[in-house]
Amino acid sequence: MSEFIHDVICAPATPSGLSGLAVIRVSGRDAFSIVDSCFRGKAKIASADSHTILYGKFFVGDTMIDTVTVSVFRAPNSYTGENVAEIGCHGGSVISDLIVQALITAGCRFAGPGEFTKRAFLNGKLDLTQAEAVADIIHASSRAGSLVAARQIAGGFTVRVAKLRSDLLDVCALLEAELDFAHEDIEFIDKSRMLHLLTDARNFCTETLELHHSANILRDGLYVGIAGYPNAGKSTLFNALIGKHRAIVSDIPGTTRDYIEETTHIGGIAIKYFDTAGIRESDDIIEIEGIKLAEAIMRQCNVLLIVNDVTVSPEYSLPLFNKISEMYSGSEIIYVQNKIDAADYSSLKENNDLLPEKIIAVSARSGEGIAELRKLLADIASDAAGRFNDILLNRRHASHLQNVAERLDNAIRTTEENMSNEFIALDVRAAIYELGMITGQVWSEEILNQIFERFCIGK
Ligand SMILES: Nc1nc2c(ncn2[C@@H]2O[C@H](COP(=O)(O)OP(=O)(O)OP(=O)(O)O)[C@@H](O)[C@H]2O)c(=O)[nH]1
Ligand SMILES: [Mg+2]
Repeated sequence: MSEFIHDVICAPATPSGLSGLAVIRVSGRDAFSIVDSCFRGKAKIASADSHTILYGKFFVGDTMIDTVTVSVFRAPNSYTGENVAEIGCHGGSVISDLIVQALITAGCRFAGPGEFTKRAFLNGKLDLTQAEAVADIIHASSRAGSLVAARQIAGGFTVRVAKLRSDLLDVCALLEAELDFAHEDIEFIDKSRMLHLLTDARNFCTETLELHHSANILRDGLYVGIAGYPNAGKSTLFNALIGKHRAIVSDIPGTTRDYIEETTHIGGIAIKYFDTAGIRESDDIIEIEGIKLAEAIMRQCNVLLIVNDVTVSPEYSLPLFNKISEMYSGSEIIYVQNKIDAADYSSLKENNDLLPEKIIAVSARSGEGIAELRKLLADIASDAAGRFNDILLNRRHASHLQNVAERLDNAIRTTEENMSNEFIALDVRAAIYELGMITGQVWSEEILNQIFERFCIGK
């Protein structure tokens, strides 16, 4: 870790492009003296108080390239926990590049993705769940997801994991104390209380794991795939749902070859619609590719709309609906009766118990029923968001929590079977270890690299 301590890193914290201002971040023990070597103002940055802003000129050699402000944060009261200077300059791609180049010449190293946040973690400013939430807030596709990430940065998940960990540490301490006095037959821990603690901990894991699916919706949006036989009106429905003419519509079956995606927002959550190629037996190479793509997309979707052309028959697409329900049982699958403007749908659906329960009738062409379909999707999306408040579970957390749950199951079983404390303690200790992996009390360089490589430069 010593390499980190002496290395001063710098990177633009704002994207390049046309903007009023840009910010370049510099962090490390000698950050101030390095910036001072390029900065001329009324005072030296190295002698400025923490949390003050200096105004001056930035020089590359003898050439003044911009007037800048420098915000000073002294260790440990900064984002990274090190000395941090944030240089505010004019926007555009030229100035900030020149400044970064000058800083590198003066002794900085260009920061890797997420390196500022990685330092914040290594210096104890954030735990891993908070660091991950920083990436989530930057990449948030929706207001709801961003708000949950903000609460996780504030420590929502940290506090709960810490509580769980301290409960389990208590159990472990008692089990181990009892072991020390095993020959004296002293009981430190009431078995039923221990079972109670272990069961509570196990329930916390189960409840939190249930949030995983919803967290993906908050993080990336609700994925809605539109599928069906050729000519069912999928592209027309796609255009109606997104409210613009995006996909080509025609009466020639097999019009959509590729897939098209478009994002809208309902109630603060992103909804990503995918229009796909009609599914049928085909000899056409391009169409076959489109159908394969459609299948790959359907696998990722939370909701699948199976579009049926009622003018053919209300049951026409049932074989496809049944097949898709079987293949993608984890998704919400809705049978959409389309083209009700061109058929007397109310008489067709009478006495038809073959039709699925989740069904909605629309005319993608006239717009009838589209508001109801949007409402249905909004309800599914907000149901996911509503179950959340401060945890945005990701795959890494879920896999560790799953391990915690399994260890606790074992501990509960061995307790119930009145096995020796040693066996119980073994599992409880392993559960504590896994919890430490979630927050970062236990970490390895490899884990950190995996986490921080998805960050952007400058964060
Ligand atoms: N009357 C009526 N016609 C519709 C409706 N929706 C779509 N159509 C027509 O049905 C035909 C096929 O529409 P598309 O949206 O291209 O169908 P698709 O399912 O995307 O077709 P492929 O991409 O070829 O699989 C077009 O002539 C549309 O105008 C509807 O609600 N009512
Ligand atoms: Mg189409």
